Amino acid sequence: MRLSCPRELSQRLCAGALLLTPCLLSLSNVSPMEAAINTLVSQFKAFAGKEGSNHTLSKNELQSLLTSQLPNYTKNASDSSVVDQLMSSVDKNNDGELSFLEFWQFIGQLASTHGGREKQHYETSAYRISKMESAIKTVVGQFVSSARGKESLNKDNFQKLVQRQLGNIMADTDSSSAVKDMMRGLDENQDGKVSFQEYMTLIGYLANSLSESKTKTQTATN
Ligand SMILES: [Ca+2]
Ligand SMILES: [Ca+2]
Ligand SMILES: [Ca+2]
Repeated sequence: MRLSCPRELSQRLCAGALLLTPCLLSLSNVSPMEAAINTLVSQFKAFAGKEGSNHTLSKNELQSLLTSQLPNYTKNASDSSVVDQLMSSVDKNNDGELSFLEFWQFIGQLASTHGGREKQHYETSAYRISKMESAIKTVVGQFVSSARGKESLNKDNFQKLVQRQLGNIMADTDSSSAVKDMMRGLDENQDGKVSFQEYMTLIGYLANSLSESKTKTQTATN
């Protein structure tokens, strides 16, 4: 899957008149999806903050995130040559560090690989899943249930999902014309539907904006 560069995407989404209001996530009535996005951001930040830049994952930070937060998704994360290999495939700009969006692209690949069988797997087994895995499960599950057995979300499904699940993290979700415009911005292959990849691009964009706004708030209070 390919993530659009955030600037390009934010221009496309802003053209849809949807303004982000990520600070609202501190309210208590967040939806399961918004709580999941918040968890993904805070878990990423917890690991990114261990060494070097607070905003990016080094190879060591990635390895510790994989072993403690994604044990059911990734195998052999204790083997550092496996992590080296993964790092070089995910680190698109080759700076030796993973930004949130680079990391999110990897999550998108994991999530689409696990796809349908994941749902059944989680429901039938009692093994422990981490906070991050549970957040990914929520994000994937919302897409699957909104798509009602189809491969992608049509206009109505997408609108309902945005209104029910993303009303606190985004402004103007009540306006169906604003949601329609945003959908047009997301619809990279222009088939009039939102695919799983296109949906993951939106969630990555929201999470990244939330992450940046948290950083700003922290800098302001320090
Ligand atoms: Ca770091
Ligand atoms: Ca990088
Ligand atoms: Ca599409």
